[in-house]
Amino acid sequence: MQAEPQAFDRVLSSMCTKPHPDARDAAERFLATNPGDPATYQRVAELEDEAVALLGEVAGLDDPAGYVASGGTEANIQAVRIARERTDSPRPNVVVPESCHFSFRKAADVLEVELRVVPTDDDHRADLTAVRASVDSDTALVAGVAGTTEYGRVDPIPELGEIADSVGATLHVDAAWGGFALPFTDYEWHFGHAPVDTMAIDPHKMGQAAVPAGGLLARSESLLDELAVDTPYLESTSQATLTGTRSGAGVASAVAAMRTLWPEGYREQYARSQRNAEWLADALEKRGYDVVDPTLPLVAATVPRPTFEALRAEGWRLSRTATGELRVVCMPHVTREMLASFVADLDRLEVRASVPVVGDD
Ligand code: 0PR
Repeated sequence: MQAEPQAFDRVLSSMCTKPHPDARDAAERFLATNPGDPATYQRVAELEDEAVALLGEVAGLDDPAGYVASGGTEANIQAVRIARERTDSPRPNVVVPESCHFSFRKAADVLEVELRVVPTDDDHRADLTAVRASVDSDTALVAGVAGTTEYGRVDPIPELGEIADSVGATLHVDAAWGGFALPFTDYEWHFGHAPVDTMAIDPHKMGQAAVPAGGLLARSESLLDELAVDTPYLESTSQATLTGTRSGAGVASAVAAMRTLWPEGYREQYARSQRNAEWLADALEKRGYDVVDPTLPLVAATVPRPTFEALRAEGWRLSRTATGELRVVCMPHVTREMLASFVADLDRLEVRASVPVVGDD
């Protein structure tokens, strides 16, 4: 029997989504191409240039450098690598808020740089005083998150830029998840708003491309050149990516999704997702749960552990924050009907959880 992937109809925890139909078609067509060998697979190499140009438009950068990575993890690792290559320090450190994605831990581990994790403030954003106190002349990189994994928060990027500048460090923005929603908000998060050097921005999350399609952007080609290694037996001369053979499906689907959706399709999707997040936050608040205000389409709320487990047992794919809150990511496949059905299950299961067990006294 042919294996089938699971449906998306109860998936509330994922930062991936159903690819746009155009992205799916393009992924299938380019499945057997390898942008890691651009002199052989020229058509997909051209598409990758277009992907980078389009990502630059989304992120406020003319003449962008970059490539389609395997995901936000690779983009973050590579950003740390660029920063490490740029510094003279024999003991480089990287300053990140505690809200940053765990891929920075991988980066620090692989690249042998010191990771300085600073606290966030009451609104889950990087605490600037703590960042200022953590940087020094050995700081190679300061990172901010534009759309955090747990609460959807946007760090104060221009201020982080000033701090990075004060010690000659590289400024990296992790917009892996938020990058395709933020252009339709008032946040200052991109290359046009601050002296951002590098950015992670993933088409395979809010961008509705097929997995794997992450994005690494750099303000200049010279930053990307920090990553280049010679490739003697390929017709192309150097390679900046971390992986060798890569998915042409990811590249082609990223271009197809952005051609179709940028900017109006993404704008409409953001508005829909944001309304859904606000609706859910409201519904949870009315039921007496503590809710973290959804400033981007991501809702976190304190729900008792047994209720969380009961919802998972009903088939709802949910996850929790480090401090145990229920976390719902309002991705494009998450509809109002899904959320209404989720809330109905929550009501039913919560009632059940509070009914005293017979003979329990
Ligand atoms: N940066 C941020 C802000 C992220 O949220 C993530 C992923 C990454 C970087 C890393 O991206 P890649 O996973 O593409 O390398 N955040 C989600 C997480 O770890 C990823 C995820 C996606 C989890 C889909 C579950 C899932 O079904 O929670």
